[in-house]
Amino acid sequence: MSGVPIVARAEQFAENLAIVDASGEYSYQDLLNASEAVAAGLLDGRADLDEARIAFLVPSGFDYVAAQWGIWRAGGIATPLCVVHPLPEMQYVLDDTAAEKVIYHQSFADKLAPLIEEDPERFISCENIRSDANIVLPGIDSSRRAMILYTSGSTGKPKGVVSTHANIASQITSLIEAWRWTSSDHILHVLPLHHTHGIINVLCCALWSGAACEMLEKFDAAEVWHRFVNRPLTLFMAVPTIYVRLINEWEAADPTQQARYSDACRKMRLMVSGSAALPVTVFKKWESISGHILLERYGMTEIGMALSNPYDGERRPGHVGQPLPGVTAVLFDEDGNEINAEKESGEIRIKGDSVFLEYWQKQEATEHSFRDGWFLTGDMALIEDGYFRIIGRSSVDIIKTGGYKVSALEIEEILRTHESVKECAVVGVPDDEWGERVCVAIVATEGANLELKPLRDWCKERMAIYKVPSRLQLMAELPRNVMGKVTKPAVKELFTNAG
Ligand code: MCA
Ligand code: AMP
Repeated sequence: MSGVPIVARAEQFAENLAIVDASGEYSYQDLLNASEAVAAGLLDGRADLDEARIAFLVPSGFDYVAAQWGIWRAGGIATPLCVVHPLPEMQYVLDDTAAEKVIYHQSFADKLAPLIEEDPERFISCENIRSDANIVLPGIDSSRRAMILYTSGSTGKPKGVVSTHANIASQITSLIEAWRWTSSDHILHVLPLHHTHGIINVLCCALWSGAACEMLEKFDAAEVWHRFVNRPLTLFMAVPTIYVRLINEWEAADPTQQARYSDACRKMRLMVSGSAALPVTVFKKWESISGHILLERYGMTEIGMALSNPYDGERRPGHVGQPLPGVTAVLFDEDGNEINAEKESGEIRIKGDSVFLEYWQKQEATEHSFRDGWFLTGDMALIEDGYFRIIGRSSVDIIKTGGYKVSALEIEEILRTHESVKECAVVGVPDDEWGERVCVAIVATEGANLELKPLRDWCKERMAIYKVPSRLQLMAELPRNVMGKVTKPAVKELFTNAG
């Protein structure tokens, strides 16, 4: 038994720059000190948190990492909350994990006030959790649970994906090898920190390597270009929507500024896209303005990253490359037979040390997501010249919007509680900016006057902003098949045809 791997490694980089955020610059030693103080506060005299779930609501920056490492060092399971979620979404995570404590940044005190009032003992601010008590930290076996991230599935409410310390270490080291991370790297972090992309691919890979991670609290296209020009960056990773936004910002700039932006990109060594399909048009446009051939990769909360275009060698547009180190990826046909031939499509199934342990307290769902030891991704692909190409998903009820995975059924369930909604069907419609856009067809109750803007306002109080439908079609009835089931492709077409 030993310490938490990423923390143990930090000793050798003690004086390196670790974090740059709005409050300043911090070394690895600063992280070690602050996370030990968080661990001491959480333990509060106990020897080990023994996998108690500790939620934390902290903006992207030094305090986030201090909380994450502190929870791990004390033997807890780190459960990050999304900084833009409305209270009901946060409450769901707190209830589902039965989080023992919630560490929050002072800037969220007002937002959390109703929850804090209900159970003041459970909530503690970033400043107050730190303790200078002398402690002996528990040994952390790598098979212990380390993190729970919530992901939407095709059924019901989001599920908590439980990863062990070993899973996380495997996810990180695979990417470090494939993308050649070193302690000389310096990455700009613009992604949310309640999902794998921002947590593992950017933050943890940087800190495992002894590199610098420059953290923005929120993505802002102008600010990103400013940092590209003015900061010693070597790496950038984002979802396709962010590249679209950066392209728009570049196009709106004057020619001198454009040249400055483009030159700045050329000094960086790698730019990566993932979480959703990168349109070939965006791939090409980005190459023309930045000189970078985006490296597209494929992953999932349950498995970390699985497939990646090569660091050296051809990065093929519209394709997600080959299995990453330590990952076995195979296509299976509908009958459960392995597909070996090229150009035959099937479901991607994954094996490897990076594959998660379980859905939190959902044994049946966990069992259903594996067959013969393979994790069933639900993503359909084929292989062309040795490169995987994603061609779709097995469920129409999973939508990827702005890089976020959302469940049509979950949104419908909430919408049905609206007094003016009699029936509804949520679909994802292809969109140049968002990949897919969440759209809803509604049969209103008699006499109701439903409009998009007030409906969106109502939704924003109940669901994450990226789940809120941005287009509405009112209908006399929903299209159904002979069995009476709503036909989602027909609903999609309503929006596609409406332009
Ligand atoms: C926000 N808006 C939207 C959406 N999101 N409209 C349509 N569809 C959406 N999905 C609207 C808001 O309602 C608002 O409009 C306006 O856009 C600005 O909202 P804001 O919240 O400020 O949005 P943003 O900050 O501009 O967000 C865009 C974003 C964000 C930066 C691209 O979506 C993002 O950070 N995406 C990354 C998600 C991610 O990291 N996924 C990885 C998951 P109004 O004011 O009119 O209401 S992990 C994963 O997928 C696996 C493991 C993997 O492979 O990586
Ligand atoms: P999440 O559950 O948020 O982790 O999202 C994982 C899903 O994102 C995968 O199952 C895929 O459907 C999708 N995804 C991730 N990367 C890519 C990519 N490069 N191309 C297409 N889909 C992707």
